[in-house]
Amino acid sequence: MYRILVLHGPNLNLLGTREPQHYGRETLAEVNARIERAAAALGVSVDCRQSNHEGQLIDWIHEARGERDGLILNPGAYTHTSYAIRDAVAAVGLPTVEVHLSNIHAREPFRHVSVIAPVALGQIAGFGPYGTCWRCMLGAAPQ
Ligand code: CA2
Repeated sequence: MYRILVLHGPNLNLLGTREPQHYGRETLAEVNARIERAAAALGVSVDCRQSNHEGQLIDWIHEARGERDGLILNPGAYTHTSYAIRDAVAAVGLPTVEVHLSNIHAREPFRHVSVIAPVALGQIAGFGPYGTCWRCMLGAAPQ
């Protein structure tokens, strides 16, 4: 069974409380429940964690080496600034998908740059909490 680590970065613990126009109305617990349902349907194990601290996120990425098969990462605003998280992702060499709730390319110019993207397999942005759900990306009803 594939073992995936899902990391949510700074301020994502506030989901569902403010800025629904960017981040939707679901709480982080609801987003994690959605991820866990999708993982169960795929026969994949997931471990979802959130931190507001760059060093904590880096420690979890390091610990994933040899313990996980892949990483799904929403680095929050560290996306745009953190060479340290980028180096950690590159160092562990795990296949990593960068995910954003909002379409960072349609927002302020500073959000258009991701320092993580060059070391990720790819990026999913703008599908809100449905970023892990291929049926939703194709326009089907949310699961
Ligand atoms: O769209 C995303 O997922 C982001 O990674 C979210 C980050 C932002 O800095 C990135 O540019 C794009 C911010 C997360 C803040 O989350 C909040 C949730 C509710 C209320 C306030 C902030």
